[in-house]
Amino acid sequence: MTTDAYMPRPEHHFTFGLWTVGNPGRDPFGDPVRPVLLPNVIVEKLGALGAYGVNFHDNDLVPRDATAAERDRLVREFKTALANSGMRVPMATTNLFGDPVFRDGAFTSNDGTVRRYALQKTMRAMDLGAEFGAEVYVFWGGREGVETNAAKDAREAMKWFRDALNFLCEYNIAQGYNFKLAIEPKPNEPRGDIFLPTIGHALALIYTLDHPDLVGLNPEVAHDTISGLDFTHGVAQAMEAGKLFHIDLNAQKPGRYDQDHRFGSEDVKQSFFLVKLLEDSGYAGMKHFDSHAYRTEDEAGVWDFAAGSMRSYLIFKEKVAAFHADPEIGQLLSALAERGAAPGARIGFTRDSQTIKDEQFDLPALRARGYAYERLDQLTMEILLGVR
Ligand code: GLT
Ligand code: MN
Ligand code: MN
Repeated sequence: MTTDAYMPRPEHHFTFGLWTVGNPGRDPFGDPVRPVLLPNVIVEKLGALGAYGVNFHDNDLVPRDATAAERDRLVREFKTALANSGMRVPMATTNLFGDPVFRDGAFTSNDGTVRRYALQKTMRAMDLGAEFGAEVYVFWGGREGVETNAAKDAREAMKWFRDALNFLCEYNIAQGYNFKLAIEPKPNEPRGDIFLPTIGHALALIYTLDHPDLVGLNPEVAHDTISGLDFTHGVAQAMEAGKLFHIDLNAQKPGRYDQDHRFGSEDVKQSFFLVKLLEDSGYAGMKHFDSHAYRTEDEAGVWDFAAGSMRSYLIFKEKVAAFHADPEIGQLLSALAERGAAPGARIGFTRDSQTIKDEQFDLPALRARGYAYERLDQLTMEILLGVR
């Protein structure tokens, strides 16, 4: 193993899902290509690679048909594995998409019995997550959607989704759990169209909840990129609203199926600006790699994938430092700051309205002046391309 400045350490807060490194490489066109890795093996190996923790769906750890005794044994063994490797479980989630019962959604299924079963399953998964000390609970509504709008009134579906989140916030409070709930938006796949397709849709719903303070976002690179959106803008908006509770890092080409590739492996420039945003903001939450190794890989390739995800993040982090230390970039940014781009420049109506009404603007000069973004971008690219 390489030992250099890009060695991950627990304080970097890198996490993986049991379902990510444990992904056996099944896809809609082919069977699994790798044996299933046991949770205890995953934890041990990730701990050795420098990760902070692992996250799981209820059924990643405890199979759907496990008896109470089996559940207790699996939980006990997993706790021992965590203790031995110094790994944590900072986030938990529920599988509300695999069981055929959820074919029309969970919280937004047209079948009210399914909606209640989804609540039961989620409460039990919250109990399990709390037992491991998880503090973030993720809601990925992969099956919450439709193929045909003839099937469902999307207004009603929103009400059902809201009811479920309100119910689960009350459960969180009543149990004395410390969960922050994080909605993970996605535009499509596995449903033809999924409700709450973007960060903005989710944010808007949050402010209509009974406990908006408890609910935020878990955005994923791939999910915004599928739709061709600029992921960093969505993350920045969530962050600015105090709603970035968790983040799923991976890589994706626009307009494709959900590729979930190794972080940094597709759009290098976008990855750089994402790391810059996370680092500049002092984001202290978990950086979760929700991705998996190429289907071509054997187990060795899985660990290459895991190590590479963390290593690339740390390389980008070094590039961010180089960006900030670059004197020419510094001059260009200072010039922008002098023009009014410095953080904290605010306008107040009662304070400034008369002044602004009376201000004489030199419009010819304003029209003529450029912003030097070509130079700024070229310098950024030269840092990324390794010649600066
Ligand atoms: C599933 C999905 C991910 C979500 C997981 C959490 S499940 O792997 O593709 O984006 O984050 O439920
Ligand atoms: Mn994904
Ligand atoms: Mn995800």
